[in-house]
Amino acid sequence: MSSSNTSSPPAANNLESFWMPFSANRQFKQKPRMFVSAKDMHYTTDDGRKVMDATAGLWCCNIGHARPKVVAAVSKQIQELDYAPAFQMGHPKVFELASRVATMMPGSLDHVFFTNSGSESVDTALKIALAYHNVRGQAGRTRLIGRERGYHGVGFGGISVGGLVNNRRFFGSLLAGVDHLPHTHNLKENAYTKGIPQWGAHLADDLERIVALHGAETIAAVIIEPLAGSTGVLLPPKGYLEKIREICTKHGLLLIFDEVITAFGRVGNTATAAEYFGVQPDIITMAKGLTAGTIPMGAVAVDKKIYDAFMQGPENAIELFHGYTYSGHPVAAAAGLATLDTYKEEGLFERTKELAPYWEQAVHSLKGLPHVIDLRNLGLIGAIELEPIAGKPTARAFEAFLQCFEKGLLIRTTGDIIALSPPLIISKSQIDEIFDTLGTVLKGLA
Ligand code: PXG
Repeated sequence: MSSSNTSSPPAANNLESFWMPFSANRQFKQKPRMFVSAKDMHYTTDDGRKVMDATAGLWCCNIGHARPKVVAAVSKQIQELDYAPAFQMGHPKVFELASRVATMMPGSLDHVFFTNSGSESVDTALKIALAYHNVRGQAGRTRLIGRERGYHGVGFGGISVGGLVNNRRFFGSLLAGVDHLPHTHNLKENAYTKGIPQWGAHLADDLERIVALHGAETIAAVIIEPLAGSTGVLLPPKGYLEKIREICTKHGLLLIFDEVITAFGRVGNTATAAEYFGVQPDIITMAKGLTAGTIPMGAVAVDKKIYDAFMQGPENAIELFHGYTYSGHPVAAAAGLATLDTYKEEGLFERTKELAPYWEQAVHSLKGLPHVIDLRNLGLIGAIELEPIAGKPTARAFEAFLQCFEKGLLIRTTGDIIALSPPLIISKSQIDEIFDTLGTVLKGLA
């Protein structure tokens, strides 16, 4: 007899049944933190407190919360067309969204494949890269290259090319044939840099070493975040991305920029970090800001040469054996279009650029506070790195997170790094409020 027959049924409305993602479940359930509503820059908790969102949810709510255009578009769409089959059928909004996204991409990245998350975008991009070489008669190009400390979501592809040990160590042998470049974070050389650091372009040369080790003809693609967000805001050293591009071109490797965090105005007055840094990848992965977190959606933009390589053979043949039930979901597409309208109508990418100097000054105003060992920033992204408590990594930053939450401020921590990425609608006085609260909390931390 199974134990479920003898144990009492789960009580309705308790917190037990939900297995929370990337969370300390037991700690949380003893003292839960719940949001029940959100508007513009603020969440409201279940006990009626307002909490300022200094993280845009999880780097996604770039236009702020419950914005009217998106709310209206989503409500209308679900009444008009709630779902259309994604394979061998279409609906107008997904074509419109693809064209709109394509016009925002740099260079000849002019075709867009839709997914439902960043993780799916990464797996899609890796599969397209492998299949691209395959359809061009270079099926031997199977190796993939990621980077230490990279975060590319939690699919098997993403954790294989990713470089975060806890996301990898529990999950078996992962994809075969993956190498990792060194990460670029170095406090000895680059602490307290404003914007991108000067030191570290030479770290890209490791790609030549990996190519020399395996042979270019065995390597399909390199995937990196142009600016690594999730792992604690690691900025690309000056000249680094250019070098990576150069080496990829020299050896025929596709370069994938994972822009799940950086796309849609996060770094400056451009839709992508690729355009901001002036470095052209072959593929860009996106999610988050595409629908500003309202409805799950991701996208992969590919260079014309990649799409064209698949459009060979008989016209009635399926060109790519890949896709999801919800690829280009009508409600997500409607949310995406309304989000892009909002960025445009409110000039939010320009706003990032305008606010960036003020934001930079605010981030660096924390210099000298207890435990702070680095401050870094770009666009509307900031990071505060704290000295870990000896023998208790992550504890100090997590305590800061808890205290900020009590004081009405939502921040994110990764390891002992506090990462900030507010909605792009933030005002200067709200920036002041964030750093006032953070300053107070940091001064009081053990
Ligand atoms: N690539 C990158 C660069 C990401 O940052 C993903 C892929 C995966 O996206 P999905 O939608 O599958 O989660 C991400 C996600 C944090 C945080 O606090 C960052 C992410 C997700 C959750 C939390 O830094 N990045």
